[in-house]
Amino acid sequence: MTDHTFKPIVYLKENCPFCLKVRLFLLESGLASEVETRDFVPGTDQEEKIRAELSPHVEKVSFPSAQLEAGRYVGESDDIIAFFAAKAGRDPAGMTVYRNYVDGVFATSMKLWKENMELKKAASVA
Ligand SMILES: N[C@@H](CCC(=O)N[C@@H](CS)C(=O)NCC(=O)O)C(=O)O
Repeated sequence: MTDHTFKPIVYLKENCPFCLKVRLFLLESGLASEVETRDFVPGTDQEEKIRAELSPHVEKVSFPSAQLEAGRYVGESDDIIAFFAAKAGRDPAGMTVYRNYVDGVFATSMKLWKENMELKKAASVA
């Protein structure tokens, strides 16, 4: 049975580009106040607590993560956004700041990261 009193929880790591995507979506959609956000700075006790909280529920802890409904944990930024977008009837494609980030800085950083990995791999076998 669905628990209608449950407030969804999102777990966000500071300076994580995937977490910023979720955070921007929640802010621009106006849903931020309907979600409990648990942020942490890497290397802190807060991180240990959050990892301990998540690990029994997921195969591999990653960020962002979310507990969308009581006991329903998800660890993919796009799945988290899709859940909230569907719930609120909002289309992320029409959200200016979110789209600018995803298509701009985020896409560029992913491209550079992949290029960097390929260059490192090529350098190590040369
Ligand atoms: N496909 C994932 C990628 C997320 C990802 O790679 N997050 C990094 C942080 S930026 C992570 O969880 N790294 C492992 C860790 O912190 O334990 C998503 O879009 O949510």
